[in-house]
Amino acid sequence: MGTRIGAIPGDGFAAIDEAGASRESLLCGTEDRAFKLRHMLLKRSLSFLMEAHNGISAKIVEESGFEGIWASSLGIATALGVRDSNEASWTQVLEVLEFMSDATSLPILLDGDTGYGNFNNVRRLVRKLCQRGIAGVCIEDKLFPKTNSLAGEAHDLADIDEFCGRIKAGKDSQTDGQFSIVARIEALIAGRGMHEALRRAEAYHRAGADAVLIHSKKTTPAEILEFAEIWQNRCPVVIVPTTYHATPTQAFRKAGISVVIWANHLIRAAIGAMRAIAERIQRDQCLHQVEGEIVGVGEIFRIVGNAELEEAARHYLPAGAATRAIILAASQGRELGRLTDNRPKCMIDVHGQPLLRRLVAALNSAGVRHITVVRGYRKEAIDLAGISVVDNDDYASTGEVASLMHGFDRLGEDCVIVYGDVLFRRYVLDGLLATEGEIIITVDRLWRQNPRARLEDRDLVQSGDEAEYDGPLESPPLLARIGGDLDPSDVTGEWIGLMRVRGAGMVAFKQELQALDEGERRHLDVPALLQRLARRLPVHVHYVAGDWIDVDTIRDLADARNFSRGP
Ligand code: SPV
Ligand code: MG
Repeated sequence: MGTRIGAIPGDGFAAIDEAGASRESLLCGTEDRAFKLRHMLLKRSLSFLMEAHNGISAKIVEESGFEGIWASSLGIATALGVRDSNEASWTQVLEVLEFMSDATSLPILLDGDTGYGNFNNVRRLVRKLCQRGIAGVCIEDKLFPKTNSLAGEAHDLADIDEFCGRIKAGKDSQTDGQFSIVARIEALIAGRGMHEALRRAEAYHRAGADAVLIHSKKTTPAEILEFAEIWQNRCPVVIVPTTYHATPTQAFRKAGISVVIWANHLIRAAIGAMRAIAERIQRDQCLHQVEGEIVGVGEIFRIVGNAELEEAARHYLPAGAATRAIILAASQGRELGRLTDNRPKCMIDVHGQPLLRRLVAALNSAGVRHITVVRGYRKEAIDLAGISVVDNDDYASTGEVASLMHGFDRLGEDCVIVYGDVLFRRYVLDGLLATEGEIIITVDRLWRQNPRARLEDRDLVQSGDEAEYDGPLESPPLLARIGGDLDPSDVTGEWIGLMRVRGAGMVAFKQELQALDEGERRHLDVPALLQRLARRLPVHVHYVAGDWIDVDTIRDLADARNFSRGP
């Protein structure tokens, strides 16, 4: 067993001051969570533990600035949908704890109920907790299976000597010298009076408890303060002011309390918030009203660290991951009216997901993971995980090539370039990635069946050998002309806003971009750039037959919603 700080052999405990603590932390390493909890118990100033009941609530406690976590038996049982009466087994609790411990760097004090049995159960529990990096356990002097202290009146207390055996067995079993055992006194809960509470405190202190938790369910702090007054900090005192919540915290400081536990406030808050939203969605049968009131999924991705996973995937995944993507998503999409008041059109919801997320998911599933989005209008609304962003802040007065130039450094050697308002079936992208060539554009040969936009607003294409596209080609057809001014009789398809550039094609593509003069860089669109490239390089055409959509108008949006239902 390692060295214990502030050990309490006799009466009174040697509270450590902040300076002493920092000396200790240099010795023991500030990463040690058990040390941190022990420090909270022993330092002079008041500390707080906040309840958490699973991984996500543990993360929220940490992000909120708390020093430590109370792994509440009530909270964990409730989150599992069972009663706080040892209905969840101790190994099920351990499993939840493991998620919590992985999710946070804070010290965790487990509310270990009675220790789940006798001295032997406590021994095994403490060993398992030390193995999982849990900082301490609180055990209460009741009998297994216990009932929650705030529920009902029947609370049978354990025999004092038997409970002292549980404490001693726990202390003798800890494999981390800094691990703490807090002995919880239920005498006041059971209506056995102050004398009994103090008698038990003394016995547990002498049995080696690192602190005592004196619990009360009164609505005033009178009995807790009386206990503290008589106890005179013979060892650190922990309290749970759930029922005497109106008490100013200063009263606890004055009484010399070491740690206050806010024991169940996140699970209670979660129940209220979940119920309110569920009832509204059930009533409205629509998500519109609640969307602004709940966190976006981007926040979920942030809090659980999706960005780190993306980074790791870039680091560890082999071939296939080399293809990058640039999504041009700087424009507002004015034709969509009020829908783009607060966000660019790529963030408009299509069946519960923004267009852009669908696009990113399609790229990811085809193995394209290095994705850069060029933002412009309402850039702050583009907050997806797993992408990196560059900004064209001059989006209102510049064109597509200007946006592309902002992503110039991200082109790499192999890059898919795609407009941010396009949806397509997965095989369309797979087909593009499988097509030979170094500059390839995806073109819809069923362009006549897409009557939506005016011809001059569409990126119509004429390829050289369209008649042959159907068969297995040695080499895909070449782009001859692209633009809205083609004679319809020459048109062989419509560019869908998706292309790939790689290898020597990428070298030439970058040279072409760099050779543009200032005016061209600002105002050129991508089809005009492709037309220039096609004059000096082979630009291949990958033909598809429908199965894509670009969202420019409200009608397109309705089509996109139907489209996204499909496979
Ligand atoms: C818990 O949070 O589970 C506790 C405190 O044990 S109490 O619910 O007040 O008993
Ligand atoms: Mg409990």
